Amino acid sequence: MCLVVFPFKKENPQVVLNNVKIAAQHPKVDEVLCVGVEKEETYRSLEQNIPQLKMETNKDINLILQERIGNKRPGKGDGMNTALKYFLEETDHNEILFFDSDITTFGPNWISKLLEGAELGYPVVRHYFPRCSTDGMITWMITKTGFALLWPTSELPWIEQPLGGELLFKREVVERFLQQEEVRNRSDWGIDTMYTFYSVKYCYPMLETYISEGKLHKLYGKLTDLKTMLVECFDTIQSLRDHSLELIPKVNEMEGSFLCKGGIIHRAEHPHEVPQDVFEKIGFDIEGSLTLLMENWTPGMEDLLSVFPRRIRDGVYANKKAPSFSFLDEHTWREAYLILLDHFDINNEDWQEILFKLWVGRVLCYTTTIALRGYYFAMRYLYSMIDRYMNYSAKHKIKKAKKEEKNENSSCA
Ligand code: GDX
Ligand code: MN
Repeated sequence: MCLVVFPFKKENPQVVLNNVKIAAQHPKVDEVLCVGVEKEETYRSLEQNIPQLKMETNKDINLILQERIGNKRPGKGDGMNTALKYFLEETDHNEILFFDSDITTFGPNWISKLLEGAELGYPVVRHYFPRCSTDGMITWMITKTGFALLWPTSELPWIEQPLGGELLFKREVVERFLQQEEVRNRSDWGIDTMYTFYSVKYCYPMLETYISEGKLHKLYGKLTDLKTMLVECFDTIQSLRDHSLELIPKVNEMEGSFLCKGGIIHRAEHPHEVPQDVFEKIGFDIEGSLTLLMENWTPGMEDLLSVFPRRIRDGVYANKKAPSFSFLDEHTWREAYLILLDHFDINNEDWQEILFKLWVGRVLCYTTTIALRGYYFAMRYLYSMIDRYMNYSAKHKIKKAKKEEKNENSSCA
């Protein structure tokens, strides 16, 4: 039996309540937990309506505020980790399931599918969804790109939706997660990346199930709304970069011998159907994003740009006069990303703005040269872009390992 959790901030209370009700009515759900940030309107409204829902469904429904567990910005991470702690300390359920509270296409099958995965034995089960070709731009350009460049032979770059908030963990997974300081500290938007990373690091078998009706939820206006999420997701990848998760051939031994850390059982359901609106939707406001490139320049940013090669520096800088982004093709983005991994500092607002401008530029370059050519072309491109990043990075790592080994051998001799 299981616990279903909805972390929530300021949301439409009717949407949240409807989702809580769907969860409470599910025959396999014992308890529903809503984790809020503070006692604002949404919280009050839930507080008022939950007693009635409890009577109707005859289930345990609880409402709590998140604790201060981590040391980053207090956000969704504190909310989710508070729920993990509650699950271990206050309940003896076997599984914990998370869903975003703002989903308007939520249904009982979302719960059943996660639980079926758990019944098959998977300790980690995640949902993934059809997405339009200009959606998921943090996932593709930051998370999957980072996974491919840093851990190219691990399972990480193969995970369909590494940032999704709809997932299930069995109790043993939660116990290991909460023992991990890096996970507890991640109180912000980086939490999704952390959970994904540690599921792979600990080699938990993972199933990704496909929800073909898609996830409709509260819409963002401009790309600026995503800035906080962007910098926190990048900061998380940067903070993890010294972990080794490789599947490196042992150069000394016979071919076919591998050192395997981060190679896990990972299965993904085939994405059978794609709803029509996914082909037709545009994920963000293109005109508004062009303005973002030109706004908010500070003298500090100009100094920081000096760590980039001239081509990148000049390309970004040109935005002071007119939007410039066509230089941010996949190779330039890789180059910029690797430099950002060395120099980005989340505590410096100028760095945040540089990362934001580079990312907006990359998204616009992709949108105008690739996404424009249609859904299937764009999706093929995105998957193969990640393949190319993996191949590039794996080759470099193997070359480096061989070189280091050669140096070691020659210094021994
Ligand atoms: N308790 C708590 N505390 N809940 C929060 C907080 C917080 O500080 N911030 C957001 N939430 C809730 C929010 O009310 C919603 O239920 C859920 O967390 C997700 O937030 P939302 O603003 O809807 O995020 P968005 O942009 O829809 O992103 C979600 O989907 C992404 C994805 O599918 O890729 C979110 O779950 C991301 O973490 C995920 O990367
Ligand atoms: Mn949402």
